[in-house]
Formats: sequence, C-alpha cells, structure tokens
Amino acid sequence: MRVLILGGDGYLGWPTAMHFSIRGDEVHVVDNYLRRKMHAEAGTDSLTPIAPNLVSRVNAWRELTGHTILATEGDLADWSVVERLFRDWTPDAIIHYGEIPSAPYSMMDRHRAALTQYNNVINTLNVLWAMHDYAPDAHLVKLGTMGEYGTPNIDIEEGWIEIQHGGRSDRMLYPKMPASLYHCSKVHDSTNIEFCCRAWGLRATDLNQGVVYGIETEQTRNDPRLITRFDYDDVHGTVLNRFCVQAVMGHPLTPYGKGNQTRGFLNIEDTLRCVELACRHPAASGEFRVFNQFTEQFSVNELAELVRVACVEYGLKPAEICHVDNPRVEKEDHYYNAKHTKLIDLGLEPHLLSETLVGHVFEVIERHRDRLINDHILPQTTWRGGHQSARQDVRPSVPAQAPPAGVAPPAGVAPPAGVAPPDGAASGSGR
Ligand code: NAD
Ligand code: USQ
Repeated sequence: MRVLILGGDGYLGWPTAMHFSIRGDEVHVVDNYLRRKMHAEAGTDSLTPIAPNLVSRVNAWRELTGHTILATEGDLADWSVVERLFRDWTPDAIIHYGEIPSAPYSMMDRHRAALTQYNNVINTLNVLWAMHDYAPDAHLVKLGTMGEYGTPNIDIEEGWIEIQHGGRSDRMLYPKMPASLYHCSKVHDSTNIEFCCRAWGLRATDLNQGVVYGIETEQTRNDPRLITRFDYDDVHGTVLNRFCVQAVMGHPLTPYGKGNQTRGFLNIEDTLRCVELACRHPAASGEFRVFNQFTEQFSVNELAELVRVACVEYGLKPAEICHVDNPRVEKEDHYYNAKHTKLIDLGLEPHLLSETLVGHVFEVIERHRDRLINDHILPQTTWRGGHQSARQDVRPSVPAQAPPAGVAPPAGVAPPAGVAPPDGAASGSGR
C-alpha cells in the first residue's frame, strides 16, 4: 500500500512511518517542523534527543533496515505543496496527523488560537481538495480527538447517533461540545470531511483518539537515531507522560482541580495498530466512518495514584500528589462512558496500562534526565485569561478521590506584562 503520512516528524507520525515501512508498505512522510519551531520559540524541548530532521531520520532507517521512506519538508497549509504531493505520488491511504495538537497552545492568545485553527482546518481542506482532484479513491485516515465530544451526561457513541425528535428520527453526527479552541478545530475538520464524503464520494475514517501515553515502540527501540519525541511541558505534554516525568524529577504530580475529570487513554503502540487496522480495512466510497480510538478510561486522580504506586515499586522517591488550581474550563465531576468497540471488532488487542509499563517509561526518562527543563512544568495558560506566569502555588497533597478544599479559580494569577505574539511560530508561509 502507498501510505502518505502527514505530520510524519511528530510524536506519533514518525513511529507510524516505521511501522508501515517495516511491513513492506511504500511510505512518504511530510512535515514542516512546526512542532519543533514551537518548542524552540518557547524554550522547551523533547526529553528524548530526536534526530535533527526528516532526512537524517529516513537515512538512519535505510541504513538500519534497507527500507526507503520518502520525505518531503513542506507546509500542508500551502496548496502548491499539497497539490504537488498528490499529483506526483498518488497515495492509497493518507494518515493525517499534520496539525497543531495542543489545547493549551490554542488558548494562550488570539494569535495562537488563529494559527491553530487556520493551520488545522486549512491543512485538512487542502488534503480534501487534493483527494478530489488527484486521488478520489484514496482513503483518508484522519486523527481527530475524543475531546471533540466533551463530557456529555449521556453515553458517547462512535461518531453517529440515532436521534428521535418530534416523532421523527434520523442518524446524525454525534453532538459536539469541544474542550478548547484546538478541539474546536478538530470538530470543524470532521464537519468538512463528512461533507466531502457525502458530496464527492470520498472515503474517510475519523479516528477520535484519546490521550496517548508511552515513549517507545517496537521500531524506536532499535537505535537511538529512531527514537520519537516525548514532551512533558505544560503546553505539549499530555497528562500521564507529564506525571511520569514529574515523578522522576521529584516534582509533585499535578492533577488540575479536583482531578476527577475522566478521559480515554491508549498506549502509543496501540495508536500504530489502530491506524494500521483503519488503513487495511478502508471505508467505502462516500462513507464517513468514525472510530473512538482509546482502550481504557481513567480519571486524572487514578492516573496520579497509579504513578505514585509505580514509583514505590520502581524504587523512586514516593511521588507527592499536589492538586493545582485548574487552568482549564472543564467539568471536574462528570459522567463518562464512551463506546469504543469498532477497532476491537477489527482486531485491536489493547496493551493495557500497567505499573510495569510506567516503570519502563521511568527507565527511559532517567536515561535522559540531564535534558529535563524544570521551569515549564506548572501550567502557564488558563482558559479564561490566556498566558499567565507560573506563580500558582502547588497545593499540599490530598487523598486521591477527595476534592481539595476550596479549589480556587485561576483568577488570582496575574497575567505577565506584554506577552508578544509568536512571530516565529508560523512556518514562514506568509500566513
Ligand atoms: P505532533 O505535534 O508531535 O505531530 C504533528 C506533526 O504535524 C508535527 O511534527 C508538526 O510539525 C506537523 N505539522 C503541523 N502543522 C503542519 C503543517 N502546516 N505542515 C506540515 N506539517 C505540519 O503531535 P502528535 O502528538 O503526534 O499528534 C498527531 C495528531 O494526533 C494530531 O493531529 C493530534 O491532534 C492527534 N492526537 C494526538 C493525541 C496525543 O495524545 N498525542 C491524542 C489525540 C489526537
Ligand atoms: N491534566 C491534569 N494535570 C496535568 C495535565 C493535564 O490534571 O498536569 C488534565 C487536564 O485538565 C485534562 C486531562 O488531564 O482534564 C487531559 O489533559 P492532557 O493535557 O493530557 O490532554 P488534552 O489537552 O486533552 O490533549 C491531548 C493531546 C491532544 C488530543 C487530546 C485527546 O494533546 O492532541 O487531542 O489529548 S482528548 O483528551 O481525548 O481530547
């Protein structure tokens, strides 16, 4: 199969490229290094020392395995780049990771919110038009997110729901209550993709993925040059990866607010298997298919407790759990029951989260502990007030299930004077 991987330099994109390449598929990765540029601008970095660019990554891969991965450095928001790609290398499947994935980044200020929405929505729109013009039979496997749904007080279906209203019924897209302006960009993508399937007969699978954790895959383990990025800072790090790093640093674990907020989670190895299953079982022409891509649900408190216990077993200093004022606007006590059977039906065998796995993640973090940057651990962006200084107190530890007394809104944290817009954040395409 010819697999085009958009965002192929990222946390998930690079391991996905190797996953398909080793199985004999023809792979082409595309990236404009936006993620690397955003880190450079913020003074943060991947914990793992990733290879300097796609060329060095694919060269190392060829040297080690004999397999070729094609690489294009280019901006997906630039139509001429996307058009050339599809015209010159028509794919069978497009795995689309190529977006800005950070909820906090999208809430920092107007500029970053606009960049997130422009980048994400236009990248996907360009892909849809390129499919229309050059690859109408290709299958789009698009990474969406569980955060598109929010946390409704009813079961979450896989993308579609039968609704009865006024004595009539219809099959509709499941209602969305996105969790940030980043998550809103994903909702807009879903709307555009569904429309193009309906209007043009394109085939697409929207993978509404939960929060991914983990640091290594079968291929990244083979050589230091193949390692993927691993972020733990307040903007790009996801919760379990952050807790693991905090534990190794001896920093208190940081559940936001009461910590009872619940999400779907999956191991990075399962992400690769899920996208492969989606590609090998394509949607029909005109079909917009949605799979909820996660394997287990946890509350943030449950994760913190799991990491605390794993610390003891791994021989680390026991981690303290210190709730911090919640920088986000989100429900902290809520019903959560999201269906997720479609990928299992296709053959997914989940790697469930166990303390052994966390212990393994600790090991890799320890190996790179000299690269840890201490001053981007506490949240600096609030959903109400944009970018803030990291002055919030880390609260004393509370029992995992009990809400801390008086969780204060983040209003008391003063905004820093004159946070400048990130002129360097755009990829130089004149947007
Ligand atoms: P990532 O930032 O590591 O990877 C995305 C890649 O896309 C980056 O390398 C970035 O440089 C590239 N990119 C962004 N805009 C681009 C553009 N205009 N042109 C070319 N390349 C561009 O993020 P990730 O964690 O690997 O996530 C991949 C996808 O999966 C994202 O769409 C994200 O929303 C989704 N997702 C991630 C998670 C998670 O927990 N990591 C969970 C659910 C969904
Ligand atoms: N959280 C804490 N403490 C922390 C960090 C996060 O309590 O130190 C909480 C957040 O408040 C939130 C939950 O953990 O309730 C998840 O936050 P996160 O930062 O791990 O994940 P999120 O912002 O939702 O985004 C991540 C990815 C994004 C993807 C999404 C999947 O960055 O690309 O879309 O997970 S989902 O959450 O299902 O929408």
